[in-house]
Amino acid sequence: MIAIPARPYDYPLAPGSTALVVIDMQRDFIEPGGFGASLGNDVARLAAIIPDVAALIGLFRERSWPIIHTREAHKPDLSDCPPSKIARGGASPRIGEEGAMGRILVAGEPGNAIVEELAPLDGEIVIDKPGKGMFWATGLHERLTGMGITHLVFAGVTTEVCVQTSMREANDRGYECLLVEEATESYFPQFKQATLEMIAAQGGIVGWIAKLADLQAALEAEAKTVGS
Ligand code: C5J
Repeated sequence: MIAIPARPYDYPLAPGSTALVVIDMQRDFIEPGGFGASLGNDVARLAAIIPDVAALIGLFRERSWPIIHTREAHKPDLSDCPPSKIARGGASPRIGEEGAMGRILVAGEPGNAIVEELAPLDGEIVIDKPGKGMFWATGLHERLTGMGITHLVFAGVTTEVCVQTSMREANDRGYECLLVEEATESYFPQFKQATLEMIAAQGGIVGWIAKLADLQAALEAEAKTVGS
């Protein structure tokens, strides 16, 4: 175990059993013209975390630890998108309609891709999820179990929607979950703050929160110990 300084207490990271999950770092949420912008949000807040998410991905790639990228994506015929989800946004264009980067939240459309700076590499897992959570209708739990993964480190957007939902689903399935503070963001700063507090409250009722610099320092110190 590597002790990562975290809230509410050190996170017991387990090398060999830990995967990074990068939630929905897609053009649809981060670039002008996508789903996020169509709902009236300031997408620049989300774009600002790209360098920190890239640094976190780099830590896992250096160690050849598994990385899972998710995309919120629906089939072109929208058969996996409940009418309630389409109706809910209110804005136009809605899910499935043409936006500035193709059909909104539809798999294979330009806007549905992960931003270029964080593009998955060969061998990394990419999951298309029709829900906000990463386990609903994806088969991911079975894949992670098969890989021996027990610990998940989270990054991505948005903190209070798809990141929090995925983390809660993971927590209920027994994974030890850590969210990296600088590598997640919301369109609403108060929602991010509230989510971080909710996760770590009551002795880590959903999981742990760590600073990127603390995770980096702990992993680098461990690498030096192993190398010496
Ligand atoms: C939203 C997400 N906010 N990835 N999706 O609709 O959080």
